[in-house]
Amino acid sequence: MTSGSCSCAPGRPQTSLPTAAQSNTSASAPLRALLMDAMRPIPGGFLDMGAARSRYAADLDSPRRRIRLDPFHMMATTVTNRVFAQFIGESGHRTTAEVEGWSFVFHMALPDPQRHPLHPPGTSWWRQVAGADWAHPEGPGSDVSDRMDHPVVHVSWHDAMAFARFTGTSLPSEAQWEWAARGGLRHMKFPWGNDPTPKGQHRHNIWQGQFPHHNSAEDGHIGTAPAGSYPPNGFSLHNMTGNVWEWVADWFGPLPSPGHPLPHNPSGPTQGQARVMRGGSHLCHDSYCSRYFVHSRSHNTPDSSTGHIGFRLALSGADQPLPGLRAETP
Ligand SMILES: [Cu+2]
Repeated sequence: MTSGSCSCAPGRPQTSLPTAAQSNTSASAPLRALLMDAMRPIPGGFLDMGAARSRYAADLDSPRRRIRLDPFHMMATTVTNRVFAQFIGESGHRTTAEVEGWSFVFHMALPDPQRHPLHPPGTSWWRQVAGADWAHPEGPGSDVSDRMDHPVVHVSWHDAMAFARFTGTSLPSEAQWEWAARGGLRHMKFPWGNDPTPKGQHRHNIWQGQFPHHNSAEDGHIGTAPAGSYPPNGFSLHNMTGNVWEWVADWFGPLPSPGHPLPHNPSGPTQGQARVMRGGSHLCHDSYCSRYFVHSRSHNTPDSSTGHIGFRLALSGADQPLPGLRAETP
């Protein structure tokens, strides 16, 4: 599969209204404390962003270009169902999937995929499921009670932004995300180095077996894994590759132009059609979509939601006094 966008992530046309919370309340002290606990300091530095060569030319992920980043903070894990539930409880935010009344569910997660015949052209493994949302990941009758520490999924870019605004945090820029994912290593493929399975150990949650019908789960997981699974990278961050795609702030487009002076804290194109997602997911497999490297990119419309897209939050500014997180950002 070599088409432009990662076709393992189906999209929703960008027709709906943004569903950011209209609430003016800001996050409670306990919610802010949860997020602050999760933040890890990320040093500044020089990042050689992207790949030496692209596997999927349309991803625009090569060649490498050097950029400069200031220090910031980023969450050790993606936002979990437990934390997202607290956000929903406090903000009253309605997610895009709830407003639209459906989301894309991977066929093997459904007890009876035949009951959900609608799917995007060419990708019959993504079923449009009425009533699927973050709290009902396989539709009505399903819930997240047995996966509170798993990444929240079925969240759109707008939902991630609503969460960030409510808590005075931000979505990381794409450059921040990649720098953080590399964990202090240079020019490596994975957050831990170049060996996909060091000492025979799986270090992230991707697909083993034959996509899309047989997942042997050699890495221990068929669907999502708990957000804190596997050893962290050099910056104490878990699951920067695999598990779930992560929305970042940037519009999709070319990486920052190389040159001097070096791009400093680049934040991507000023406009676009789709937002960038990074890190790959538990559905990525070499045979179909090997976007599970630290340089890999994909993108989707900001209204899209699926069972394999989540997010994590960042705080810009190393000197941000952490306990006093700006909580009243509109
Ligand atoms: Cu993929």
